[in-house]
Formats: sequence, structure tokens, C-alpha cells
Amino acid sequence: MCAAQHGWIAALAAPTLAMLMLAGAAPALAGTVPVAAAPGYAPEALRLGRDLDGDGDPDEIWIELEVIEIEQEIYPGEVMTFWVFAPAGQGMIPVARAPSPTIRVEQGDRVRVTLRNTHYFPHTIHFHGTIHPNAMDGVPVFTQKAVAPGDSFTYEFIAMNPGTYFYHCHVQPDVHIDMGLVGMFVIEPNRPDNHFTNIVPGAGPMPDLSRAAKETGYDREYSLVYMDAESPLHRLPLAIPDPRELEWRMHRDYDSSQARADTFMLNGRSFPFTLRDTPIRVAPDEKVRLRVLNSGERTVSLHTHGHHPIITALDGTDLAPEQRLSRDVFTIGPAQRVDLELRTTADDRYASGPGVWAMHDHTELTVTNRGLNPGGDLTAIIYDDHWDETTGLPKVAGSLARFFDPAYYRGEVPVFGTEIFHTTAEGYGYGWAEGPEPVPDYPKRDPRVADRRAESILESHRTIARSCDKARSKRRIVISGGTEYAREGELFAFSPRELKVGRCEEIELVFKNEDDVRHAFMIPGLNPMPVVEFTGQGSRSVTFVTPDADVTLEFHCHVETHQRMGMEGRMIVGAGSPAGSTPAPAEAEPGARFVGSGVLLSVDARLGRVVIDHEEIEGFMAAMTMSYAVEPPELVRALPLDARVRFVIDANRRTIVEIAVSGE
Ligand SMILES: [Cu+2]
Repeated sequence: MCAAQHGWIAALAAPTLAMLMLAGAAPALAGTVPVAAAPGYAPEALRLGRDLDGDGDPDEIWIELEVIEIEQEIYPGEVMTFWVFAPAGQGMIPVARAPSPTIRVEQGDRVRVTLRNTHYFPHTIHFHGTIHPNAMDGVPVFTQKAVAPGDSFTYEFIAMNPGTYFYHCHVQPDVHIDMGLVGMFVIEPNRPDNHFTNIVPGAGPMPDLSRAAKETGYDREYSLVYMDAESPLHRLPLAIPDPRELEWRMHRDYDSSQARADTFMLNGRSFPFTLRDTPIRVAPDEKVRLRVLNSGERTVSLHTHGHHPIITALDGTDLAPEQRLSRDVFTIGPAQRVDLELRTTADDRYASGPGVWAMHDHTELTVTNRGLNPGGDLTAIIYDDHWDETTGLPKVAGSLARFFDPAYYRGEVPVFGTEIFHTTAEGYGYGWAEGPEPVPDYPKRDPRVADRRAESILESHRTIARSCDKARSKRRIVISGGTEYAREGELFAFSPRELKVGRCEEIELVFKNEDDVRHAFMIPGLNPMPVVEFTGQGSRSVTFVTPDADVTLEFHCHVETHQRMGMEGRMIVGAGSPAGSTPAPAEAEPGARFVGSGVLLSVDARLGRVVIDHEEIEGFMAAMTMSYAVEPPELVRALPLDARVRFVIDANRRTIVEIAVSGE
């Protein structure tokens, strides 16, 4: 079988490769069908093609990934910037998260992964451990040119040996891996009618089992990606507006050999969010597969309280029965994978019985959030009887509430409470009226750098003017966008950068995208908001009517990093705003809340995100389709799609804090 597959690579992949290098773009995969990869993703995110071996499932898999910058709340109060490979998305804040998604294919599948570099630095993908042609190895300089911003590259190989693998960026990996460009890659054994979910955002519980997993008697399966990060590195992208300075700071001035990870994550979350994001939910008498990847810089010593799982595979290679050890601590070096079989029969050998059993890296530092315990990658093996559906958390002996309060991780809450010292929160510092006693120096908690992005996005999307009801004239305007229009120090730009239009004029705006990646043209200050967004080279148009006012409106690309790196301009309506300035929208009060309503297009309770096509939210944002974070995620667990909803947004966090189906 393997020899035949190699022959097929030689026959099929080699000419394709030559084409790729000549044309610089992926040839169309004939007869593929777009599949909904997950809510909020573009149709090209996942396409399935022909059944090549005639066994009832598709064997051509084409996945399109972007590289985007996201912000993710890691633990209460700690929002970090990540770069991730995300399924081709749409809109400004795609439904992406760190780690990059777990990708699952079948042995023998002809896999194509197109990397569309939407980001502002070059990247590649290296599929670690899989068998693939040298030209597909993703190592910059050695096997390819790093994929530049605005360009694309298609990795193509035939999935060979079933097992658990790893994919990551191979450009400046000491920084890019830490930043989140990591994910698990799984090759399932070939079986007839082997249908399963190919893309699992954020790793975690597998939504379905492969045929082989069912044959082996598994009841559930989890994809567990252990990550560590140095938080100061993750603060740089938002702190530095100039990409050249960012390159210097992140790749030359930043000395990664002096770095020290301070943030420890399981599937991109730290405790207590791990408990609701990746609880290891089980029932008695089950066999559960844990696929574990250590994508971090440190050795993970994974400890399972109450259980002695069996190692069934190392680095994608199955172990023979006599090699299958049972342990209670599994050491996993950087990039290594272990597959564990977790048995839940209370047999006094492999499992102790039902309950809430802690599961964590036994390197104690990693069970902290920047040195404050409990935190880090701590989660639990939770038996169904101990799961509380209403809170989405395990039933535990004490209370978890205090750990969901950001004040706890700012070090403001006494870790043992106040009663044991017979005092109160107010009285706590009383004994040190003169200030804390002088003591030897020790490392202390750093104050955080405030994250200003949420506010700036809000300001740039507030309505400034409304479309005129009746157009008095018509005009067609062509605007191009791409890397080729960028000026010194920019990455992406529009051409022209300034449009002059009349008042009450109907504009047919034709947007030409000259890059291989997603771009958008939008005028955020105009209500309704004109938007045209698509991926790859080509042109599309949007028609709108200008306001009946002399006003200057800004336009920009909807991909937030593109706007930051140069892709913006202005439209002068009539005589424009006085002195040519853009009117500054009023600033939202700190903690301000806004009520909106619209149609719920997609929900991902685990990611804590919704996509809503909403009307204008007065004072906050024009009418548009937008993805929002929801906190707590339980708010959206039972909401029906396509329903009209009414919601309340906390403006400063740009997070929905209340949402319900509206009576209309
Ligand atoms: Cu863009």
C-alpha cells in the first residue's frame, strides 16, 4: 500500500508541484464540495473532493488557512494577543482562537493545505512528523521561500502513517511558535465510510470518532495541546504600530534565549477557564483517548489524579502491546506527542472511581497564572454525575467563583480568604499601617500594560453619517487593494487613498483585490455600512448612497491588521468635514453598555463567540455583521440560529454580557 502511495505521489504530486512553483497559486481541485468547517468560517475553509479508493468517504481534502492576529482571554482579566492559523474566515474578528485548529484527515487522503498569508510577517507551515515530499517541508530557505504577506502557498502530500502529529510555522520558530502558530494534525486509519469532522477549532473534545477509534472501543476522544508563552512578547504587536519596528523588536532585539515562559495553557486557556473549555468529561466504564501534544518550550510532566492511563503511541507511532506502559506522570518533551488510553472502570488498577480528579503538568510553576496558584494548564477528569449543566462547570467541594474574578489574578484577593486571620477585606492591611515590613528582594508581579485595541476598534466603527434616502446622481469608482500599493513601512494599501464624491450620490464601488489573501473595503462611519469582502485576486462591487452632508469618512480593510499596516483611506463627500478633518465620534464612557438587536447567524458556545447581523447600535457601531465574544459562554448555549436576538454589549470589553431571543 505504501509503495503504491509513493507511486501516486510521483505521478500526481510532482507535476502539481511544478505548476505551483510556476503559477504561484493552487490549481483548482476538481469536483470539490465546500463543507461548513465550523460556524463563522468561509466556504473555502474546507472542501472535500473525490472518493479515490471507492470506500464511501472523500479522499481529497483541501483546507485553506489564514494567519491572523487575535486576542484571547486566557484567564480572567488576562487578554493576550496570538497569531494563529485559522480556517479561511470572514469579517474583522473571525471565529478563530489559539491554538490553531486540530486538523484530522484519513490515511491515504490527498491533502492540500493552502496557506493564505493575511498577516504582516512571512510564515510557512511545517507538518512535523508526517511523511511528505521535501518541497512540502515548510522550512524557509531550505525548501521554499517564506510565504510573504499577501501571498499564498499550497502544501500537498498524501497522509501516510496514522497517528498524532504537529504542525507549526517554521519561520523564526522561537517566536512564531510561542505566538500561537501551532496545532495538532491527526491521521486516522483508512476505513470504509470513515466520516468525521476535519477541523476542530481550539482543539479539545473531538466532536466525533473515526471508524478505527470506535473499533478499538473508544467512547470519547480529546485533543490536548499544551502551550506556554512569555506574556511580554505577546504584548508587543499591539504596542508597536510600525511593522519595521515590530520586526526589530520581536526578531532582533528580543533575545529568546533570555525568555522565560510565564503563561501556561491547555488548548489556549488557563485555569479556571480550562475547566469549562477543556474539561475531560467521562462516565464510568469508558475508554477515552487523549491525544496529547506539547507545543511549548518546556517538558510537560502530565499527571492524572486517580487514574493510571496507558501509553498507546509515541510521536505518531503505535506501541506494541508489550511496550504499553501505564503511568501516572507522562513526560512529554517539546513537539512530542503521546496517545493515552484513559480507562474509567473503578478496578483499583487503572481508575479509582467517579469524582472530579485534577489533571495538570506536575511542574508546579505551570499550575499558576504568572506565578499565582491555582492557574495554568490545570483541568480535571470529571465524571458526568459531577458535572453541572447549568453552570457548565464541575460540582466541586468548595467554590470556584473567586477564581473567575480578575481581582484574584491581580493579586488583590487574599488566597486563603480573610477569616483565618480573624479579619476582613478592609481590615487586612491594618496591621501594616506603616507599610509592609522590609524583606529580602524577590520577583514580584508586573503591572500589566493596558490593552487599547478594543477601544480603538470601537471608535473607528461608530456611525458618523447616514446614507441619503434618494440619490441625485450616479457614479462608478474603481479602487484597488494589495501589497503593491503599499508605501515605505506599510504592508497593504488601497489605490487611490482618497475618493471625492458628491452629496446624495449613488456610488457603485468596484473593489479590485490584487493579493492572494482576503481583503475588504468598508466605510465604517456610514450607516448602513458599505462592505465588500472576498479572498484572492478579482473584483467585486458594492453600491451605496453618500450622505446629504459635507463630511469626510474613513474607509479601511476589514482585516484589522491590514488597516493597521496601511490599508485605509478617506472619502470626501461634498466639501468634506471642516478643515478636512474626520469628525471624531464621541468616546464611550468607561463601562458603558449598549443594547443591540439583530439576527443570530452562528454560535460557538465553547469558543464563547457569536456572529450577529445587527442593526445600528446607536453610539456604538453601524449596522453590520460582526463576531462578538460572549461572557460567560453559557449565555449562548441554548440559543437557536437565525433567531432575532436582543443583546447588551459591554463597550470596553466589546463583549456581550446579556443575550436573549427577542419577542418580535
Ligand atoms: Cu485587507
